[in-house]
This record gives sequence, structure tokens and C-alpha cells, in this order.
Amino acid sequence: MNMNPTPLVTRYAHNPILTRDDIPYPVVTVHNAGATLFEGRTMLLFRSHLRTGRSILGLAESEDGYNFTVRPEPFMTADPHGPFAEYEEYGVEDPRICRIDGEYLITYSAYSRHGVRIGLAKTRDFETVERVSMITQADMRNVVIFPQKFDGRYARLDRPHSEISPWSMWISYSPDLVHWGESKVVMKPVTYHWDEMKIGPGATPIRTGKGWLNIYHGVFPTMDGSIYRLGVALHDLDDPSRIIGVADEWILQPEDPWEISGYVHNVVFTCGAVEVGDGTIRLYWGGADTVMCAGTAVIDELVELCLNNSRPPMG
Ligand code: BMA
Repeated sequence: MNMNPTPLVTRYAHNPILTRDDIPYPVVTVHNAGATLFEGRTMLLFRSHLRTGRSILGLAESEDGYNFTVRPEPFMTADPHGPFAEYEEYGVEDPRICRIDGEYLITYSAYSRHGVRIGLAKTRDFETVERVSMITQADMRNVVIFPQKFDGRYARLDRPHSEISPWSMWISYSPDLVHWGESKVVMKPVTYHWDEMKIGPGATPIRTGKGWLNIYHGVFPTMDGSIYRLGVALHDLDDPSRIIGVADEWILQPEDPWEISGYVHNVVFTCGAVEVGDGTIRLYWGGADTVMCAGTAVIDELVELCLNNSRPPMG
């Protein structure tokens, strides 16, 4: 049954594009990949669960954005010693990639007995990677950095956990990528709506003529567990803390068998999309925390949905 009569995201016909059988080292899953273009190739920095239940990051590259070759070794694993080790003890997860000033910034969730916080690493060549700093305290997840500075400062969307407020999207600024502040909440879940339980930034925002396109995830609790879906919001080009519109409807929900069932059922979760150059994006998402999937969407259609069919940003 097609539950989305006018799909905004067209699934690639040969999904899933990556499964654990494609990975040349033993892993249980391959999902939630950050994405970017590098020297004309699409790079996917994906998360894999090990049989310990902890996660590592691997790298895959592709000429066409659909057929990927996976590097023989993981790209990032928990730091075994040094200042990051204490905060990565339980693994590294859900990376996002932001290209800015010729560098590729990688923000990833670091799990440990102290909670979850965000680490920042950098690469220029996807051969070597350098950890820069932990850039949040616990508990914070889903940090995406805008690929442009605003009045000389970096900006990021982040998602703190709170017992009082439903988990919402915030913005923070930094002069140097290390020290972040002036945080403020920009978007909240809506009660009895597909994103009512929690929301979080997904793909690195995409600059469009009408605003920054933010593809985010929203979660709805059911008697059968939570359902992870994707939605879109549009942020002002000069002041990304100002949301111009949030689409009322989701753009993607679990429908294919490998999205409905797997390591965690009923999940589509994005950490990245790339602009193809013809007015479309190629969106990547993890299916059921188990496999990687791809699809395309027309940028203008997503923007129009934010503007013409919107719900209030603050719930
Ligand atoms: C979130 C994160 C994601 C995951 C999703 C569904 O809280 O852990 O990495 O894809 O749950 O399990």
C-alpha cells in the first residue's frame, strides 16, 4: 500500500544501497551516514554497530551516488586513549559532514558513561582525520553546522535533552568552532502530530534561494514503539535562527521492508544529503538502523511545502 500518494522523495529503485555484506570488516549494520561531495565523488561516512552493540564509522565513496565502494578499514573508531577516550568509551555515532573553507567538518555523537555529547573532527582529504574538540557537554545529539558563516561566526543546530521540554531544535554560534554560545530554541515538536515526541536536525542545511533547507527527523510514539520520519523546515538565509516555515507533513516515512524491520524497526533517519546541481538533492537515510538507502527530491518542492503548508515552528 502506498501511504504517501504524492511522494516528495523518490526512492532509488535498487535500495538499499549499502548493507553489512558490503562492508569488508565484521559489522551488524550500516546506517545513518553523513554525506558530502569530494573531488566529484559522493562520500558517505556511515555508522556501523559492532557485535558489542557499540558503533564505529566507516567510509564509502561513489562516482554516481548510488554504487559505493567501501574503504577496507573503519574511518573513525572510539579513541582508545587521550582526551577524547573518556567520552567515546561506548562508541561514535551518526556523523554529519559540513564543507566550509576547504575543510570537511565532522560532528559525531560520542557515547560514554557520562552521557552523549558531540565531538568535532576535521579532514581535508578523507585519508586522515584529526579530532578538534568536544563541542558540547552531555546530553546533546544531532549537531549540524551550517556551511556558511553569519557575521563571521559559525552557526549550528543542536538538540539538547531535557526532562521538562520535549526534545527540540536549538541554534548556537561560535567564533572558532570550539566555543559555542548564544543558544536559543528555534523549533519544537507539535502535540499529537507526527513529530510530537522529539525532533532533531538531520542533514547539513542546504542553501536555497528562499532560505536554508533543514531536513530533520521527528518521532511519534505508538503502542508498537516509536516511528522515525523526516520533515523539512526553512530558515532565513541571513538569520538562521528565524524559521520561515516548517512543513506540516512529513516528507518520508518507513515504507520499504528494510525501513520497517531491522535492528530498530520503523526508522528512516538522515544525516546527510548532497545537491546534484539540477535543482534536486540526493538524500541518504538509514533504514531501520540497519541499511543505507537513497532517494531524490526536488528542492523547490520541499521549499514550497515549508512555505505553503506549514505548522507553527514553536509547537
Ligand atoms: C535515535 C538515534 C539514531 C537512531 C534512532 C532510531 O535516538 O539513536 O541513531 O537511528 O534513534 O533508533
